[in-house]
Amino acid sequence: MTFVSRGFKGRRQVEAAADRVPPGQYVTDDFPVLSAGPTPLILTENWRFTLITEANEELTWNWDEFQQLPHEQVTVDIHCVTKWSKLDTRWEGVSLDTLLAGVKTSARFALAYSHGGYTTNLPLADLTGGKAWVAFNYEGAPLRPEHGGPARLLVPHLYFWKSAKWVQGLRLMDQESPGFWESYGYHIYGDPWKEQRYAGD
Ligand SMILES: Nc1nc2c(c(=O)[nH]1)N[C@H]1C(S)=C(S)[C@@H](COP(=O)(O)O)O[C@H]1N2
Ligand SMILES: [Mo]
Repeated sequence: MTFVSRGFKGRRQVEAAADRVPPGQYVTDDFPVLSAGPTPLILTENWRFTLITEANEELTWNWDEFQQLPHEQVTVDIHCVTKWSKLDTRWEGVSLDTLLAGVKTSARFALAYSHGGYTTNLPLADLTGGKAWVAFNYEGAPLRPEHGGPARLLVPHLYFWKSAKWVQGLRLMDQESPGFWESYGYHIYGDPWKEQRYAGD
């Protein structure tokens, strides 16, 4: 006879979840919308994604070309600097490894830029190695405009402000250049496990 108490199983799941929540964060089931400006409505026929290297070489995909790239489905936890975390969010997108394959660069940094002027900086190493995607589906449906649709950056291991909504492209750079929130005093890197919320944390 098996003896499994539901209460025990439930508690184990809560404890497992506690390991997944960085310091100072709480878990929410909502999906709050945080945008510094209005939601742009971008039609997929006008959508482009452009990589600009440090030598000013450009590589651009339109929506159809982008959709022909291999897709990946990922389930990840996301952590907003305003202290909500959301566990097991399901996304579909194109890995930055795929987009950067064959791009000749020795740049160490990237600046993601979006419709509306939002930018955010990241080390290039944080965009490669299966850690970042340009995501276009969320929970099995096209990503809604308020969450960055048609497509946004998804970099779940850093605070969610690094996941630029309505992303238009990446500029690869030899030197790090602070993005929008980073230049307003947010941390240049933003590791939620080290609580790197503000410059100096
Ligand atoms: N283009 C753009 N991307 C953005 C933002 C923004 O204001 N504009 N806000 C960032 C912040 S602070 C967070 S927490 C997340 C919020 O994503 P959500 O609105 O889908 O929850 O998007 C990030 N990406
Ligand atoms: Mo945020």
